[in-house]
Amino acid sequence: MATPARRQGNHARRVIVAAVVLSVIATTLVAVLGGRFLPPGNGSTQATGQVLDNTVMLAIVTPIIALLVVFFVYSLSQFRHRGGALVDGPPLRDDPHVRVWWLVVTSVTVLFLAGFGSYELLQNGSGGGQGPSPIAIPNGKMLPVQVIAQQWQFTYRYPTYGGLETPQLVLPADTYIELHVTSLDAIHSFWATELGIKADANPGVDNVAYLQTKSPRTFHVRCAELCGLWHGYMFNNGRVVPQPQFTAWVKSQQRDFSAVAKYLPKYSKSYYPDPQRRAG
Ligand SMILES: [Cu+2]
Repeated sequence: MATPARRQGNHARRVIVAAVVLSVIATTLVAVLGGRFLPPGNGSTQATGQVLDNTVMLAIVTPIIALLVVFFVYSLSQFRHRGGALVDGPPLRDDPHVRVWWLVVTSVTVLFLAGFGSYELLQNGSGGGQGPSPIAIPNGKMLPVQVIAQQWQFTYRYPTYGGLETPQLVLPADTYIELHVTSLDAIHSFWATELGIKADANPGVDNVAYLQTKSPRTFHVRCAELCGLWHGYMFNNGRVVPQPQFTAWVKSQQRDFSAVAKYLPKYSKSYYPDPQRRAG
């Protein structure tokens, strides 16, 4: 007959073998399929980078989830109470090997993720707002586009096209965009979901975020900061279009808004609400 220690050893071996097998299968699936299913998709270079980050983090946590699932299922099937008197199980004992391995594995994981995350962030800002003096600046020519949030809509200004301001965000494909996100009133947050861009819009602050568009597509823009009564309705759609279509669109917008363009304030990094209009 097997001794209690031998039986415990068998349990541990079975759980570890099953967890390793499940981990290898599940982690392979995550690595192969993660890029296809994880948010925010492939809408920009920054979004693709975020999918990679999400895949790496999911792949790291998969073996831990596999071990927990196997241990849970194994415990339910092997250690359930099967009638008779309830007896206490064997006592839990400290194990110095487990302690050392726990410290080594968790420290290596956290340090690797810190290094990987910092490297990814410094490539191109990863789609986040970097404040008025960004440190992760991509190389190359940029198209500046200003995002102006106010209760409860976004408008967009194109300083290199005469400070044109429109209620639609249209961007040229395969282009590096320098977004300048600001607000006229409360704190909002500009979130272009499929492009992987999210940057706070604060009044009086020029929050810079970088975006490299890919092929033409539509995308959603949402406010991601509770900003008042109609926050839930603060959304619109944007488009990434081929360069010639973008140029034609800019011309049509300049024509459409020519009558009111002269009332716009001069292009500036940030604006404050008009006190007279506010009083009225
Ligand atoms: Cu909002």
